[in-house]
Amino acid sequence: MKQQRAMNGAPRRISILGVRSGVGGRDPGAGGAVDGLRAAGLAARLRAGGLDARWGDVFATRPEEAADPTAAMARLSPELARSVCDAGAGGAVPLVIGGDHSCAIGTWSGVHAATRPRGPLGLLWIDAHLDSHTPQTSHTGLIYGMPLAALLGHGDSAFVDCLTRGPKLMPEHVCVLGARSYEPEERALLDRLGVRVIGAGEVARRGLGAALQDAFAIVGRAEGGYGITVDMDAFDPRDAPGVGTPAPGGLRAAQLIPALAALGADERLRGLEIAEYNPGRDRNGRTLKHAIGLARSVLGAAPGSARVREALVRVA
Ligand SMILES: [Mn+2]
Repeated sequence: MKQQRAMNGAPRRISILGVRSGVGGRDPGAGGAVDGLRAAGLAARLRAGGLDARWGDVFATRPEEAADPTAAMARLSPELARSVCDAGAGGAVPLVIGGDHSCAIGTWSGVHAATRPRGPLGLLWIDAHLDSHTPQTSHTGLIYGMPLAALLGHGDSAFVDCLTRGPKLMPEHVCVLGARSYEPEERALLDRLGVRVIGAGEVARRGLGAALQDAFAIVGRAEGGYGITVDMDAFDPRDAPGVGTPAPGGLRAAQLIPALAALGADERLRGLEIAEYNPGRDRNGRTLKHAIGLARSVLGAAPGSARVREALVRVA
């Protein structure tokens, strides 16, 4: 079997961490994603693609915490961040399975801490939404609408100061891809900060290839490497109906997943997060299949990524 080798010749290590929580969203069903993906054999599917992948810690909010989601995520996020940081600092690529997308606060605070000695962290945020509200601008008060703002340093200090004080990302290293459903206030924050938003309409006009080229030029400028967070609702609901907040007009799985397979060769990938898979809303296992396909593709376990790697080696 062909294996993806790290610099030292061993298969690339993937540490899968879980967030069994949906308290940040309107529908708590994303809390079932960890067990759904585990039962579907996520780790084995990554190992079959030549990766050294295994499950690590799973973090959960407690039933009695549901009444105060902010307090719940303020407790959970630094615990997740510490575990993510340990995985990254130990040489593994953390794969975080949400949970609603408020898990991103802990995930990327942890990757930031692990990456900091090398330089700033880039982040590609693939999502139907902008997740860039603050408690002041939010119409709903739901935390899953706030994680990107918090990582950029805006919002509740319980989240902005997760694990370490202050912003974890610089606007010039962040790109949002696939957005199509958001409020003017969060768009105004990203515009004021100078974060590039490549909306679903722009992807449709210019093509996914051109959009991804722009996106990776931005996140790739960060000297510490970059991460990718995927909200499953970025996909069109025809491909990923199993989400809490579907939005029509999304990215097609048959295009995005193979396009991301080229990244399997990228040594600068510092982490991957897959959020908002909601098993109770899935139909015929479609969303589950694409969540696993996405992980295989980005991490370098898909057949396509082996071909891309071989092509790169031949060129080199
Ligand atoms: Mn999101």
